Amino acid sequence: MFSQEFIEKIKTAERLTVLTGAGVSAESGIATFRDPDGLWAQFNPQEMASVDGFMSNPDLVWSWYQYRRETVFKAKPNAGHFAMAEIQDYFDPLTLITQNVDQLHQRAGSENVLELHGNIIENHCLDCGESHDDEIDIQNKEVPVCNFCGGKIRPSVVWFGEMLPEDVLYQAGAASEDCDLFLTIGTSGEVYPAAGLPMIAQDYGAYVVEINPNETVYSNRADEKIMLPFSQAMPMIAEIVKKYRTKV
Ligand code: BJW
Ligand code: ZN
Repeated sequence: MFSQEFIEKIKTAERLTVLTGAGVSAESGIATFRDPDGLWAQFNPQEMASVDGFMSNPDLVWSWYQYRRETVFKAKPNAGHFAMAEIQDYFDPLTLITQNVDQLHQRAGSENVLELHGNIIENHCLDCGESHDDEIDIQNKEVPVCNFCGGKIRPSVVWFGEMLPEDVLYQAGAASEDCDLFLTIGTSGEVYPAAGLPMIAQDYGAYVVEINPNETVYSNRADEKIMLPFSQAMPMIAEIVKKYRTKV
């Protein structure tokens, strides 16, 4: 299932960088975006995931995020998330970059996760940027307003057309340039700049492995393609790591 070259890299790589996308949370019951049953089959990304869409219909967008938050709160990390957390002490370093906003990696025990697209748990004011977390009622379907400036409160995710958090993107780029093994897992590779990271890693000499049960735009370019779901592939990797490596 894994090539000898991949197994050798798992045994010996010093620096491991991992990029994850919505597919790693699919087996936790959280919908992906671009699969046939994904969110974008039902909802228009420009209406639901852009500042213009939010300004046109704030209550609609807010209630959609409230609904998705409920799903995230009910979801549990899967075997893949736990296996990922288990191996973090075996590499120096393991850099985990995620496009996901659900924080399931952190709930499984992964530390220092680089959240490229923010998270759905936190909120801030669209106008003044002030954080608003504790006072948000999960049942509230109408967009709340900021008690500092009266602006609309929005989820702290990154929408289309918005810049990614600068420091996070910088660290993700650096970890992609400077790794021996790069895993891209559960992402369609359609959304930039995240989609460029595996290519950066490969250009800088890393062995790039895609883990995804389906073909993606990146499949032909990856050094190796593992057509397994995250919850199966990741425990297999963790098995090899724990057998052949020692904690750093
Ligand atoms: C399994 C599985 C299992 C299933 N196991 N796998 C350069 C070129 C072209 C365009 C651009 C560019 N630079 C910027 C752009 C514009 C835009 C963009 O990329 N557009 C493209 C769609 C064309 N990017 C942006 O706007 C970004 N900002 C930016 O670049 O700022 C600078 C700038 C601004 C303006 C102009 C130019 C530059 C911001 C992107 C923000 C993305 N936001 C979202 C929503 C987050 C909030 C929310 O959750 O509501 O992020 S969109 C959505 O897509 C979400 C995801 O993080 C992201 C990626 O999706 P992902 O994770 O790959 O999921 P899917 O569904 O696509 O794929 C799932 C995969 O899992 C599939 O392959 C399955 O097979 C697999 N799978 N089960 C393993 N069990
Ligand atoms: Zn405000």
